[in-house]
Amino acid sequence: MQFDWLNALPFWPDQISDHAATVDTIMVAFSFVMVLFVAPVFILMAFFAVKYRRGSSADRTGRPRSLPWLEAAWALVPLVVMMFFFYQAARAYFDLHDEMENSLRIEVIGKQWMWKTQHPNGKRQINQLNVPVGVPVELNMISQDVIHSMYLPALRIKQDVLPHRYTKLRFVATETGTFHLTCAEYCGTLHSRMGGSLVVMERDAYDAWVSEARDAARPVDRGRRLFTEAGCRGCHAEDAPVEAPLLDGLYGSPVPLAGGGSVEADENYLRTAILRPNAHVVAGFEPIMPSFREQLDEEQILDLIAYIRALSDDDGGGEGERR
Ligand code: HEC
Ligand SMILES: [Cu+2]
Repeated sequence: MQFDWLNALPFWPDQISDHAATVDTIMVAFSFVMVLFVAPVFILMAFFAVKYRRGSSADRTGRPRSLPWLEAAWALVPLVVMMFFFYQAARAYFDLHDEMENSLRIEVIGKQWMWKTQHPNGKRQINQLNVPVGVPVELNMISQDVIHSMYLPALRIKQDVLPHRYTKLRFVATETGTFHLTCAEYCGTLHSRMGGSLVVMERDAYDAWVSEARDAARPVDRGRRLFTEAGCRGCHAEDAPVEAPLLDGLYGSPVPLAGGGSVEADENYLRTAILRPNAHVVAGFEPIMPSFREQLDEEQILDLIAYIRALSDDDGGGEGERR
């Protein structure tokens, strides 16, 4: 269900995705129904105020009848109508959170007071997010300090960006152009300047633009180097002197935990494994891994995760490198 005419209204804000169209439709339909419910109350109020004003000759004899069907109707009809809206809104929300095939993954780091974005080949931007039109995009976001909130009004999406935990936003932009990007969480003195633009480009233009970053190292390559330099490989290698799990094939698979149960190894799992190794210890291993909380910044953690994720690709990291 979408009202296509909304977007044609001259004053309507930019609406550049199917999700945005759905949100607008629900919002407008809901407002309309609210008016239907509220208007009779005010109209009758005004009418009765006039009819029963002091000195009028209106009939004031009581009408003590109760009308059970009427009472039932005004409880049940709104209930059914509201459940319909609840269903539509919940569906739009779940659709938004569905994983998308072959999505372009962009890392976003929020900090007081700017947005840093990074494309898969290592190209970086500040306060700007360039994406190709018609391609599913997944933002993997984290904050370096306080809670921020990524808000892309033209796409009608908003998501808190937290310290210590990755959150995601997924969208497919359907129109090219430059749109607003901003922080929707009051995050300190210069919060109001924490804005920028979302630039939706034609696919070719995006490809040409993103490959301009010749000197940028890919996160996965930086991650591989860091894996050795930070000493991870000293334990997490087949010939290492200590017992530590191999990380090949780890990403996306369930990990049995020492305390029983298991968790899926997603980005947040990997992050915790690196920063707070004792939060979940892998079954069959000793909790000897040191915390790297003090050594690594957000970008380095993202690099390591990019590397560990690549170890799970079918071709062994895409670089033919196996430990
Ligand atoms: C002193 C040896 C040691 C070093 C150094 C070390 N680890 Fe570990 N790591 C372990 C051990 C032992 C475990 C399993 C026990 C646990 O979960 O704490 C582990 C667990 C992990 C896990 C979870 C593995 C799984 O199968 O679920 C990840 C991810 C990980 N380490 C990443 C790293 C990264 C990245 C570094 C470098 C920044 C690193 N480790 C450095 C010993 C080490
Ligand atoms: Cu902010």
